Amino acid sequence: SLISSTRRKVVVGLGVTGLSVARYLAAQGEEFSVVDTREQPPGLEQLQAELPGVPIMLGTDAQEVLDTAGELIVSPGISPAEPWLQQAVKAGAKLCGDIDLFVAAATAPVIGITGSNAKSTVTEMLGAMVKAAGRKAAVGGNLGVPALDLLADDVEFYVLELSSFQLERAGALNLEVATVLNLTPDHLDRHGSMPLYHQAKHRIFNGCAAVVFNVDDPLTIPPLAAGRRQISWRMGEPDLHGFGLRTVDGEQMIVEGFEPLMKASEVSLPGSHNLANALAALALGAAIDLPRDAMLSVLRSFAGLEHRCELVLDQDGVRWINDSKATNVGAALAAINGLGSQHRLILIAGGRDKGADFCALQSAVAAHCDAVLLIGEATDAIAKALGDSCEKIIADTLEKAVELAAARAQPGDIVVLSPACASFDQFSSYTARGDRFKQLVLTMVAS
Ligand code: UMA
Ligand code: ADP
Repeated sequence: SLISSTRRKVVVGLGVTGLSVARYLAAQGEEFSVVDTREQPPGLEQLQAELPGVPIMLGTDAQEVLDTAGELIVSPGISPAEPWLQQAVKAGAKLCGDIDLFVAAATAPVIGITGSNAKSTVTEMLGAMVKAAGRKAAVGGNLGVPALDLLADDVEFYVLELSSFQLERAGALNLEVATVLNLTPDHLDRHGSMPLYHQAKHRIFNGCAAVVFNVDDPLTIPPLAAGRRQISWRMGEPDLHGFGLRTVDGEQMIVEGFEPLMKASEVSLPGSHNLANALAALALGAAIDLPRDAMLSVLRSFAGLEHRCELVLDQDGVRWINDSKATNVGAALAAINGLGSQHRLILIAGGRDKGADFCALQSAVAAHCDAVLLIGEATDAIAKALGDSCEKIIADTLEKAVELAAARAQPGDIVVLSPACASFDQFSSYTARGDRFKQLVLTMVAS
C-alpha cells in the first residue's frame, strides 16, 4: 500500500538472523532501523562495525518506531503474538521474516526441510547429494549460515532447514520442493498447542511445486497436494513410485517402487531413525532429479553430525554417546529405541522443560534403560512421568551424572546423553551441553 511503501523497514531482533537481514537490506540500498528488546543483543558490535550508519534502538522504548514502520522483519526468536508487535501490526505495519526476503531474492530452486526432528541431518544429507552430483549447493537456514547470507549468483540449489518459528511468520514461500519430515510435540511453550505447531510447520507447503511426505504419518501430508508433484516414502513397502524398504532374498533393501537400490545395512548412519532420514533424503533428491548413483554414494558415506547420536568413547565394552541435540521427547525416543534394541542403556536426561509430555518416554525407558540419571530443571517432571518403569537417580549436574554412569556401566552398555529437554537451564546451548559431556567423558572416564 501507499502507506507501507513510504514507511520504513524495521529489523526486529538482532542476533544471527537480524544481522543477516541488516546486511541484505543495506546491500539493496534500503533505509531501515534495528530494534531489540535486549540491552546487549548478540551481533551488536558486528552490526556497528559493518554498518555504522544504521539506527539501533535497544531495550523497551522502540514502540513508536514499530508503530510507524511499514514492514517488520521479525527474528525467529520473537513470537509474532507479542503484544508490542501486535500493536504495531494494528497500527499498519506488515510482519514477515527473513525467509520471505530470501525467497523473493533467490533465483535458483529452493528446497525447504522442516519437521520436529532430523531437519539438520536430512538437510546436510541432501546438500551432500547435490554436491556429489557435481552441482553447486548452498546449505543453511535454521542450521549454520542464515538464509540471506547464502545468496550468491552461482548457486544451483538452495537447501534450507526451516524451523517452526521461521515458518509461522512466513507468507507463501513458493518453494521448489517442501517437506515436513515428522511431527512430534516440541516448542509447545511458544506455539501453545499441537494444532498451532502443526499449522506453523505446514506453512512450508504454501505455493510449493513438489511435496515430499511420509505416507504413514498423516501429520506430514499436506491437505491440498493436488496439482503438485508428490513423492512419498515410508518405513516399509512403498507406493508404486515411492521410496521404502523391502526384504529381498532375506536382505532388507532400500527400494524405489519395486526396484532395489541398496542394502539398508549399507547406510552409514546407525539406528532405524536414520533409515527414515535416508529415505526422506532420497525422495527429496528425486524431486530435483538428482542422479541416483550420487545419492546412494552419500548414503553409504555420510559421516553424521556432531551432537546427534555421536560416539564419544568406546572403552571397556561401554560406549558413550552424545545426543545433546535431542531437545525434545521425540528425538530422545528415537535414540532410546534406535540404540536400545541391541544394548542396555544408561540414559542421562533432563534440562529445561518446554511443556513436554514425558509420559511418552515410559515404555521405551522400561524396555531399554537400566537407569535414568536426571539433571536440571525437568528432574521432577521426568521422574514423575516415568513412575516405576525403571530406576531413577537424581544427579542434578552433568558432571555428577557422568560420574554415576561410569560407576554403574557394565560391558555391553551404552551411556547416552539424550536429554529430551532444552539446555538453557544449565548451558548456553545444546552444543555447549554436548561439548561439556564430551569433555567430562574424555577427562573423567577415558584412560
Ligand atoms: N530475543 C529477545 N529480544 C529480541 C530478540 C531476541 O529477547 O529482540 C531473545 C529471545 O528469547 C529468543 C532469543 O533471543 O529466543 C534468540 O534470538 P536470537 O536473536 O539469538 O536468534 P538468532 O541468533 O537470530 O538465531 C535464529 C535461530 N534462533 C531461534 O529460532 C531461537 C537459530 O536457531 C538459527 O540458527 C538462526 O536464527 C539462523 O537462522 C537456533 C534454534 O535453537 C539454533 N532454533 C530452534 C530449533 O532448532 O529448535 C527453532
Ligand atoms: P533437527 O535439526 O530437526 O533438530 P537433527 O538432525 O539435528 O534434527 O537431530 C535432532 C535430534 O533428533 C537428534 O537427537 C537425533 O538423534 C534425533 N533424530 C534424528 N533423526 C530422527 C528421526 N527420524 N526421528 C526422530 N529423531 C531423530
